[in-house]
Amino acid sequence: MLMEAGLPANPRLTRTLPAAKAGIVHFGPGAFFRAFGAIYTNDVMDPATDKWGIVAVSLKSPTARDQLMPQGGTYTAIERGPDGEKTQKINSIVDVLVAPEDPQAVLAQMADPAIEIVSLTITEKGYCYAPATKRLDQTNADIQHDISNLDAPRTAIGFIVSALNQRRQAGQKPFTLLSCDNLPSNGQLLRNLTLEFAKLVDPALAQWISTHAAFPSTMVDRITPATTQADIDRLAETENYVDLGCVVHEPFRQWVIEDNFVGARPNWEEAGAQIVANVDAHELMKLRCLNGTHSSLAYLGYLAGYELISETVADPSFAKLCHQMWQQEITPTLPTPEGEDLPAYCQALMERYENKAIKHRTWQIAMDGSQKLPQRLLGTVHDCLQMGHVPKGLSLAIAGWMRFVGGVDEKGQLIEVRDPMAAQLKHAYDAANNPAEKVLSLLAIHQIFEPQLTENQQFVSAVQAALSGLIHKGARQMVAELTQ
Ligand code: CS2
Repeated sequence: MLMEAGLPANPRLTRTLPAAKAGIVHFGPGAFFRAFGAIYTNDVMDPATDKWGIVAVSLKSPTARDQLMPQGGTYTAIERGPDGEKTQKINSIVDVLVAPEDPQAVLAQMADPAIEIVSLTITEKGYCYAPATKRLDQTNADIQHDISNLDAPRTAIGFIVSALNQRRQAGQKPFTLLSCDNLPSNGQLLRNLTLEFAKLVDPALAQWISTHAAFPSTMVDRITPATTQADIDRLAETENYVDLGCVVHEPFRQWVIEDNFVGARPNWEEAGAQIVANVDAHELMKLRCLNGTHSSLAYLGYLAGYELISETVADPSFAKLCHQMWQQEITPTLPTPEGEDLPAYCQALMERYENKAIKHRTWQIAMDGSQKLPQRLLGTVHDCLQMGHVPKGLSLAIAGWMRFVGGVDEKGQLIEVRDPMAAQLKHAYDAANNPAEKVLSLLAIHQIFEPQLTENQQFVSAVQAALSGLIHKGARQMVAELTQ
């Protein structure tokens, strides 16, 4: 592509600064981590002398290692705002390990006493739990494998328990476990899953982890679309080097971290992180206001034929749907976190969605809905029902997800549904032959929907009416009708 553009061949980006000593192991070196946690650490470190270098671990594919390590771990973060673009070279990642190639190397790194923090951005499904019950999914084949093969794990939870076991046996202190995924009380969730797994292998180990390890919760926020070849080509044009590991992100970032660490940590607050006693209210606000409307726009926008979030909210009825959901359905369920103003927070979200420089695909956000729905949409529905009203916008969004996982769009084209439960979801949708029954068939999946919701007849009827409307009239018409 570079040749087609008539450009001279550019050299590849290389590290120019010495690498810092490793103090953090991070699972999940994808675009979000590179655009977020790695930048906070970069911004507060002196790469030449610091001890907070990050060893990133990929649990599945070698892509991140193959992109980053020929560059010595350095890459470019490209900030795109409505007023232009800024680039920054990030030097905090010092190595990338590919776990399936050499699990022992990962365990040895985690057992090194210099490692104070093990952080995670492994996405919702990486936790191997049942979203509705929040318990470890002991039917998961990788979890079953790890329980009997602790010396060569496959899952993040398996690596954590195995490495903590080694540290306990060596008489060392544990590390802090820092979950940075979009899950409510993510630290508590990781703690529960780690203890549940540890009890299965050694109750005394579970007891030691429970007493000595720390699992701070966090709220993380920065919109980061997947990097495209066009992004790499454009950077090559403007900076005269090829960076296969570059990432694109919006200007906004927010990191709220519970003040609960076993040992030392980087001074992330110097880069603007908020260190607080309790993260839960911040996390609930972000998950319900941002991720809740993001997923709603993703399903309904995709069905309406919009490729990007910025295109979806450029349609006035979709923008109005967001405002209606924030005002009437979402914010009434929320406590106001300290230092926040909910209406101003939502207004700022709309401005972030409108940023045309960020090409965030509705299809990307629509991925893994079975893992996202409970904390993004269903919890809010639950609270609205408790307060005595049926949320029409959220019901339409849930129906949008159902139509999406049915796998055929409004023009009759196949949708590529990426979801660990995709086959089961499609089967549930296809097994019933009218909209009302399709809704019942999907609501019967108890890994996603708690009985309290599915037993509420008013909610069920609202979703049935919405799905019928989506099938017969289409998403644009349904959103327009709801926001008239
Ligand atoms: C998005 C999030 O892909 C998705 O599901 O809703 O990744 C979102 O962009 C981030 O949470 C923003 O902080």
